[in-house]
Amino acid sequence: MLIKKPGHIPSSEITSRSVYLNRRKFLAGAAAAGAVALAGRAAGDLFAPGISYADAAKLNVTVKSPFSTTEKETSLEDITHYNNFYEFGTDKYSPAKYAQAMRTRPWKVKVEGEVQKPRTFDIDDLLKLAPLEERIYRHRCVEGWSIVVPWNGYPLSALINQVQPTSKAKYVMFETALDWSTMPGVREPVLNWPYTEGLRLDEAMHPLALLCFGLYGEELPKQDGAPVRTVVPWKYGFKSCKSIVRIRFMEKQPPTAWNMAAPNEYGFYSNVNPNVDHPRWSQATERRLGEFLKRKTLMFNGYEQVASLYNGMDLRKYY
Ligand SMILES: Nc1nc2c(c(=O)[nH]1)N[C@H]1C(S)=C(S)[C@@H](COP(=O)(O)O)O[C@H]1N2
Ligand SMILES: [Mo]
Repeated sequence: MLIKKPGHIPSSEITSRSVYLNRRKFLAGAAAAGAVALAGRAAGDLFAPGISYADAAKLNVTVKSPFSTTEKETSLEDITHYNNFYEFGTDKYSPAKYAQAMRTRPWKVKVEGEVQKPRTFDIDDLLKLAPLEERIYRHRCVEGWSIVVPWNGYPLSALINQVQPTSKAKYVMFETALDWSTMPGVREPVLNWPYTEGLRLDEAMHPLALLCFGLYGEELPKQDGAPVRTVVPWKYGFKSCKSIVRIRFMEKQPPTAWNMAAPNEYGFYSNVNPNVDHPRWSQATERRLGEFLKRKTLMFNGYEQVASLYNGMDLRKYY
């Protein structure tokens, strides 16, 4: 069943980013060849479907969000076996395989910088900060595939309001876990580790921005960013970072991992925009996992209610 996955996905599009980065960053073909060999082998020895869920705790999800799409949800199988989580390797199958070694308890999230009430949260306290919602969101990867995921979490604004940003806070930076003993991907200089991302404060405060602890009513599978990640549905998937350990409020725009790796390809904003092509491919269409025909990509991934955040900005310049 898993082995069929690559068949219905345009591999040229999917692999183009990681292959390109491998070529660019690695000195010679040796490392790239290694990655290809690994990808070829991965399908055979993936953990059994659902194994990461065997011990997964059910979450107490009490709110059904009006922000949810009614589009068909992507299968749990696809959501958990076709991932980008470069700390565990650049191919889509490595995260499901290797992320199981990551320890997600105990886990702390340090919230610091331009806030009146800096605080280090234990993950189990963070989980209880606000009622957990179900948010069924479209998720569009910059590589040209998309999924629909029933995430579980609460608005990022609930956390931000707790720590009370100062008047200097204009941006928020997210830093994710870096563990050399469990993350084989970080030995490759594909990105500047740890993975970092950032949002403007008003973007982070937008009611659509989610602090996410689970999906399909259970704790996040490790390959999807356990124990806590962001979900910013109007932006390309890489803006939603997995396995967060630090949140820093800042006056200046933070450096972000993808922007540092390839600034002409990945800007700070990275709003889904079918009218602005990636330098190496079109962003006009996408393939929904599990579907055969391509569909048109929508401005802001269909989340038009964020448009006012960008009034007066040239979205070709601020890509
Ligand atoms: N820490 C971390 N977060 C990350 C990534 C990553 O490599 N490392 N990849 C991003 C990309 S490119 C995408 S498309 C989404 C994928 O999320 P999913 O695997 O849960 O669908 O995670 C994003 N968050
Ligand atoms: Mo992505």
